[in-house]
Amino acid sequence: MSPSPDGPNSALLSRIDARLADLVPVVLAGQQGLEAAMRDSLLAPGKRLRPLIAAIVAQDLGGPLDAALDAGCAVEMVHAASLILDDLPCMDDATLRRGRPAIHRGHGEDVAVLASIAMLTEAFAVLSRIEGLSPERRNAAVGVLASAVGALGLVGGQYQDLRGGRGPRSAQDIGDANGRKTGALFLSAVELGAIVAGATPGQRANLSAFAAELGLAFQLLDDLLDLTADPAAIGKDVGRDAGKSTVVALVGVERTQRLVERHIGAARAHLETVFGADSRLDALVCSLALSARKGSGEPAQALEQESGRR
Ligand code: GRG
Repeated sequence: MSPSPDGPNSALLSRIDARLADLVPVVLAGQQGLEAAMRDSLLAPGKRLRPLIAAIVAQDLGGPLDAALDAGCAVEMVHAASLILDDLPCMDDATLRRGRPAIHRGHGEDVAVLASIAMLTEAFAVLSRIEGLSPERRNAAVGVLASAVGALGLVGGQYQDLRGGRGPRSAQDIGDANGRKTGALFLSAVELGAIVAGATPGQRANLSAFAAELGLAFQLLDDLLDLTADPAAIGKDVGRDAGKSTVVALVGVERTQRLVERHIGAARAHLETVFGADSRLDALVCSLALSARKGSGEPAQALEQESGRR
């Protein structure tokens, strides 16, 4: 599921990586161990989807790129913080992340937790000092990210998974948890891009609906990869969902694939109302779904045809 480094977004990806390197929180003298954990987490080779989406939304709405990059990087900092926590022995107990040892494996659980909290808090500081944004827009940005992280967002969704995921759950309950633990950061990336660019309420509504569908599709693709992918190819543990009540466990692989198609189709329809049929985001969504299918050994033909434009 990776945007190609020499693909259409390569220039943006380079800018994102450079900015993330600048935004690693400053540490006290002698605390290089903490800095190393944050660098290993934030700068490891992830797909950078959330900052990419924030930047493309803002640019294609005519907004300022530098501000959008900072907003997107703030989301990526929260994402990195959440991956550290998710991998801990008390949660997913993962060993591998982005092709490298999980942060607690390389730096210890104590430092991993501190690195996560430091990046999480710094993300809000980044939003609070974005240059060229009115105070109202900065406040709105902070509010959007806070809602994505808190008890109704990532934290709430993770709690639903940890406490409810080992017992039977309805498809609706699983979808609700997926929307919070995974969809929330896609939503905040889109909303931050829209805020930076001063999108109209109508554009924001359609973009939010797009992000919600994308988030649901993305978590289902992630669940399929957990079942079928090669850990060396995706750079993280697989089989962590064994015994968990996921949509795949509930309805099987084929029906899950059909649900993915449905969510992707709905996401693209919302996108089209804002950016027309041939947008950069549409191409990104198609390439994501395509590479996820390939990564899970799926026949990619149908989507290849589809992404060759509807
Ligand atoms: C307080 C920040 C914070 C979090 C607390 C631990 C937690 C609650 C939530 C975990 C949420 C989580 C990790 C959901 C999974 C989302 C997901 C599918 C991640 C994989 O995203 P990719 O594929 O990863 O974009 P890369 O590595 O490419 O960035």
